[in-house]
Amino acid sequence: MVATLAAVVLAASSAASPDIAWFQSARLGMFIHWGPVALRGTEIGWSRGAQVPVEEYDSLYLRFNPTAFDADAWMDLAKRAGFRYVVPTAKHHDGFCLWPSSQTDYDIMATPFRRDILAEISAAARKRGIAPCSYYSILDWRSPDYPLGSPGGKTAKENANMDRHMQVVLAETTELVRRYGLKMLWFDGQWEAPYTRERSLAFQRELRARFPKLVVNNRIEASGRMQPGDPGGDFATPEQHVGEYNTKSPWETCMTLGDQWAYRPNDRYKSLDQVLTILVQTVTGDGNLLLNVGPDAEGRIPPEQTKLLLGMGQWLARHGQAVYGTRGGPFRNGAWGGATRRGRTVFLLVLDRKADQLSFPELPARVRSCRSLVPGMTASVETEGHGIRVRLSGTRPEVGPAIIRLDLDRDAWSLGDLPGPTQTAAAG
Ligand code: JFZ
Repeated sequence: MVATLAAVVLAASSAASPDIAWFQSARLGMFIHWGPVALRGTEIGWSRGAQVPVEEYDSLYLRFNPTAFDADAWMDLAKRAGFRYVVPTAKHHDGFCLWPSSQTDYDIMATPFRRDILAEISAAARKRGIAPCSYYSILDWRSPDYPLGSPGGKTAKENANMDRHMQVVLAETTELVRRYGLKMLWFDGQWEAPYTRERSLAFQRELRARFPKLVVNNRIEASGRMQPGDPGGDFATPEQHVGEYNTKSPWETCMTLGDQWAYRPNDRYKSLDQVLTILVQTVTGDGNLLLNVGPDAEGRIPPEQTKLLLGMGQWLARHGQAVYGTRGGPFRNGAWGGATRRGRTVFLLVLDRKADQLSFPELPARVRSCRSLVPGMTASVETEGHGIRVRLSGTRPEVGPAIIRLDLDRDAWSLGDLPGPTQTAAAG
C-alpha cells in the first residue's frame, strides 16, 4: 500500500511541474520571425507606424500569399541544422495571427493563403522529432483593447479594455497549446505598463493550472514590476548576446543570423565561425541557443540563412555528442572556450586558437583518458597540483573549436562548478 501511495505522489508531483528536462537536453531551437511584414522587409511589429505607416502595415495581410511555403522543407532544414525545437511567431506585437484564432479575424484565414501555418509547422516538426513551440506577444499594438499602440507603444487608445485583452491572451494561448500540442510558449511584450504585476500573476496562475507541464520563458513576468518571491517563468532569455555561465537556473540566448528578426533583403549575416562560437559559448555556459530565421514573403528561408544553418548542422553531425544531452561546465567558460559534461565525460571546446596548453587549477577527479575529437589534432593531460594541464597540438579546424574528450573516474555533474584555465598559451 505504501509503495502505491509513493508512486501516486511521485506521479502527481512530476505531472505538476514544467517539463524543463527536455528543454535543457535539447539545447538548440529554431526561432522563426514571420508574417505579412515580410512583404515590406522591415522589422516585425516595430516598423508599424515607424518605417511603415500603420494603415499600410495593417493592410499587408491582404497581399500575404506565401505560395512557396513548405513546412516539410522548413523542418527538413531544421533537422539537418540540428535544431531540436521550433518557435514560430504565432502572434507578434502587430497582432497578426499565423493560425486561425478564435479571438480575431486578423489572422492567416483572412489572407489569400488561407492555410493554418502553425498547424503545418507543428505537424512537420513533430514528424521529425522536433518539439513544436511558439512565440506569443502579450502586448498587441493593433488591438483596440490593448491600451498602447504604434509606433512602438507610444500612442494611447481611447476605448481600450485590458481585462478583455487578457481574456483574449488566455484564450489564444490556451488554444495554441491544446490545438498544436506545444511543449513551450515563448512569451514577449511584457514590458509595458498595462501588463501589471497583478495581471501577470493571474495569467501565470491560470495558464499553469491548465498546463502544468508546459515550459514558459521569463517574459511571462511583467518585467520590472514583479516582487521577490513571485512565481515566474522557467528560463531566462538573454537577447542578442550570450548569457553568463549559470548552471543553477535554465537560460536560453536568442540570436539573429543577420541584423533583423524578420526578413530583410540583403541583410548582413554572421559567419559560420561566428555562429559556432555563439553556440559553443552558450552551451558551455549551460544555456540553450534559439537561433532565428526570417523567411521572405513567398515563404522561402533566404539562401544565406540556409547556408549558415547547414554549416552548423554539418558541425553538429560530427560533434553533437559534445552538445546534445550535456550540461555546461564543470569549468567556467570564457574567451578560451568552455566545457560541457555528460555522465563521467567532459568535453573541452577550445575557441582560443593560440591556446596549446590549458592549466585548470582544480579537478577533484582522476582523468582516465584524454583524446582530441578533431582530425589533425592530438591532446594529452597531466596532473598539476590540484588540477590538470592539457596540451593540444596539430592543425586547428577551419571553423569551430578544437574539441577534447576527457573521461573521468566519477560523474562530472558531481564536481559542481570549477575555475576555468589560468593559462592558455604555451609557456615561454
Ligand atoms: C523582443 C521583440 O520586441 C523583438 O521583435 C523580437 O521578437 C525579440 C526576440 O524579442 O525584443 C525586444 C523586446 C523589448 C525591447 C527590445 C527588444 N525593449 O523593451 O527595448
